[in-house]
Amino acid sequence: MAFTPTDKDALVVVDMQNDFCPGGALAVPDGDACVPAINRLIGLFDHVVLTQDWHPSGHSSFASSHAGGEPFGAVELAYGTQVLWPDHCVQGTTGAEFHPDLKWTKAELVLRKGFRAGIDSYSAFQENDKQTKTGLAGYLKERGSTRLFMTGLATDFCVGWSAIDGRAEEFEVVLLEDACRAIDLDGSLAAAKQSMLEAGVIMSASDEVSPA
Ligand code: VGL
Ligand code: ZN
Repeated sequence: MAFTPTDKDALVVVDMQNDFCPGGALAVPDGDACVPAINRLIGLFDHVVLTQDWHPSGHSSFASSHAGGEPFGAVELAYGTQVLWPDHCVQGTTGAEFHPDLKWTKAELVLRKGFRAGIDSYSAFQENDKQTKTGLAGYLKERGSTRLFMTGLATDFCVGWSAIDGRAEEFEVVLLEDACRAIDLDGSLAAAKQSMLEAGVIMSASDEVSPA
């Protein structure tokens, strides 16, 4: 399916940060490989929004914050089960900066998330407690965006949860698969794809997007 971006479309670039790229604290396999596709897309969209995972040190999603906690294990928090991660994207660190090759200067909004010590936030729209909103839906709606094109890291966590919540907020949502990479923990990529399809997310590729 071919797409031509209009003023009603927004490109959402999720967590394209050093810590999610090879050499980073929570490296997504081949995470940096989607940068060229995303850079091309940034050139095609009038509206570009970036998200930035932005945790205080000692964040509750870090295994190191829990006695006996192991990275990629899990813990029960007040809002339910939370996967534990290596310390990553700590506010102000190099790991939290955008990948140096990402051409991000055009972005109209950088939305930070995961800054509350006790609540993780995969989705760009709401935190993992499924109650606390980030404000992104209101921002996009007030500015006339109706269709979102999702890219970045990681397909099965922050990109996938954002795509599904974008549908719940009644946006059309297109996932550009080659402009994303997955962590794929215990089948999480297949599960995320299934959930996205059930939510009505359209699966496509960046070469389906071209200028008018
Ligand atoms: C992410 C795990 C922890 C992501 C962020 O960007 O997908 N995953 N924090
Ligand atoms: Zn995180």
